[in-house]
Amino acid sequence: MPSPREIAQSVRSFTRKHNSWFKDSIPLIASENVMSPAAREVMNSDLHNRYAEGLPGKRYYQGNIFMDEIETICESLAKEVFSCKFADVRPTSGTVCNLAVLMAIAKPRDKMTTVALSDGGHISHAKIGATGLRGVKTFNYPFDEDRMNIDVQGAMRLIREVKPKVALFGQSVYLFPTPLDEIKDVFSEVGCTTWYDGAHVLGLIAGKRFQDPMRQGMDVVTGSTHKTLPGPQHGVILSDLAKDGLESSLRRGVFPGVTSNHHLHSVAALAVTLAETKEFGEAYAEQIVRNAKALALALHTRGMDVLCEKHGFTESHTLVVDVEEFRGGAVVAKSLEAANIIVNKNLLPWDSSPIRPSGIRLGSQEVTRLGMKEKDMDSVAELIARVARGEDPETVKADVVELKRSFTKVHYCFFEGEEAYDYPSYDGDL
Ligand code: DSN
Repeated sequence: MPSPREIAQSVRSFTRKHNSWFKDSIPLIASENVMSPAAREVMNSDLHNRYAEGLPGKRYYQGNIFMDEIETICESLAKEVFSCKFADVRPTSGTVCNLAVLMAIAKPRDKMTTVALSDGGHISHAKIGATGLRGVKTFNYPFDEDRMNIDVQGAMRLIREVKPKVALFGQSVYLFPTPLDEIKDVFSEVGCTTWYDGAHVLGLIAGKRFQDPMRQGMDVVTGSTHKTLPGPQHGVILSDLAKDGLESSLRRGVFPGVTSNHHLHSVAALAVTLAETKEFGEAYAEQIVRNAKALALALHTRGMDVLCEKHGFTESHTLVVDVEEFRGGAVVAKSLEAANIIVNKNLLPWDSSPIRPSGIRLGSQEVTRLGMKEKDMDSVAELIARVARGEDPETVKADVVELKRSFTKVHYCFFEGEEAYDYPSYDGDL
């Protein structure tokens, strides 16, 4: 039996191995990112050890003199960056946001329209996730597989037929803006509350490079804050409070609804990230989309089946590749991992088996943050294509490590050019 000291040492050692593995890898998971040096500094502070239930100035604990300042700054930055009247920055993740909103605007047995999981909907929008937990009945929008987006006429028909309490939009495979302008007349017709989960595209919305859901009639916008918005693993709820009582029900949904203490260090890191977004967000969002398009085209040119060619592949950070001809998403994702290229297998709308999906999903946001530009997407595409075509991943890995050596620093932030993978550590073994 290993001793407690040996167990703790092995955890330290695995963590260090993880850090150096990622330093040597090309990170293409569409839902991840690296934080800036300043955000990491405040994240790794004593705030991490503290409690602050409630709101600034109205806490259930002493010790929050400075935290009140930080949270107030964070809330006003969120309202400013997303041009809205209300922000709650306490939810500890995107799914916690969604649970809080479900508590606030839906009751068990209410009806809600959503995007199906197989069409890229998020697990918290599904019966098997948060929505089911709240006892809400879900109805899925018809989906246009050719455009990888909800079908406008079908969605309008569904909303008219079902008359949902809530119409929820947003995807985890988010290639193109949701056609909200096209369907928004139907919202007032049936009187539903409208909700947009912008987790994946929050940084693109902030950078004015995607749609603007609040200006397109959405009552509530939720999102995690660590994807295209390159902050801490955390969440935010936004609203223009167009509906009576929304502010107090959203606040109650967060606390005491689904959180007791929120994560104070994450609120501080989010505040820094939002300040950096004000300064660098537009340039960052622009480059994310350019890189996603360049990666899609470079893969397509190499004979890979990138979806939505007719529509320009993507207008976001995400692209999806059907790799069925290369033995499917699970096999390809695993082979890429062996070559230090990190992606996830992904269900495509026509797949029947969730354990054998035919796609992989790639995101450009993290490699963009690490300084890659369009020409680097060509090199990345070549490495991916070599693995997909069956080359030994170990051979490709050597070239991945070589390429990645030039991309280990964080960009679009204060302290630009600091190392992304250097973390404080104590010398020696336990
Ligand atoms: N499941 C995550 C994703 O990868 O899209 C979002 O929570």
